Amino acid sequence: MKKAVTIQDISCFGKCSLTVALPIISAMGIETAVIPTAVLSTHTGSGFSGYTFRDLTGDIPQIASHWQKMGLGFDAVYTGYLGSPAQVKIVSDFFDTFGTKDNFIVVDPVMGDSGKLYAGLTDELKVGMRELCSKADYIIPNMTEASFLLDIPYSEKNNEEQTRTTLRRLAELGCRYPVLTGVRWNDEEQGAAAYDPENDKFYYSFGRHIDRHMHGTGDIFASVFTGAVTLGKTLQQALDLSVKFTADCIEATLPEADELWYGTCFELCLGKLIEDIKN
Ligand code: PXL
Repeated sequence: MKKAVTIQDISCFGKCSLTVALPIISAMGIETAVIPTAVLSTHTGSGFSGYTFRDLTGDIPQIASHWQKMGLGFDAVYTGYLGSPAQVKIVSDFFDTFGTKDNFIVVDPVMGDSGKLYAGLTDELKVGMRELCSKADYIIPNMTEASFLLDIPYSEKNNEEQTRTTLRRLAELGCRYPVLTGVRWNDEEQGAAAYDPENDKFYYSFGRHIDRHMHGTGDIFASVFTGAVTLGKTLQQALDLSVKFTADCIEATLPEADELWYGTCFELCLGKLIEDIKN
């Protein structure tokens, strides 16, 4: 059985990070180990205030050292939200220990959305995330995170040429394949783009744009993408599966008025995902 490990926080309520990655990657038939970086009572997004935050930075090296003694290995290492620059360094050490020539590393440099840093995160994290991206096979920033990584202005909409330039510059951070989410060239469509610098080849996938911000969609996308690559899908197939699943989840959430403000109802679409990965 394929094995992945995902390193990110547990937001106990609010559907993001580990509570999204674990069910999605597991549903794709992949054993999913977890390293929680912090436990929060809710995520830090709009609508929640007064959340608790227990930092688990000190536990990460201990978990890694136990796993190393056991000789554990993973087909994929996938990191998401990291609460502090100190965690970035520890995760970077984890890559050195658990990264091999046969497995791959996915870094989702979770830092913000709609042009803004998430609450509680600092500019120092941007520097750390750049370094982490240099060690990754795949990085999956949204447009906001790409602007932080590259120190360029954020723009919600752009065109194909700008997307290509951004991807080329993301590749210069040192990763093997940059994947950009939240790509919008017009009002009707939204999707993702990827770049293979070795062959100077671009990949795109688009779905219907729904003009509604939903929380956790970046984590949903990155989880499906990681699962798809773990299963041996091509870059184009992984993009298509992730864009389609994310769009399906957004559509499924629209009627769920009680949940719309804090999370995305990915649970309603897992059955479809399991079918889609068979193709
Ligand atoms: O979905 C990204 C994310 C992950 N973890 C925490 C967050 C957020 C976004 O706000 O607050 C704790």
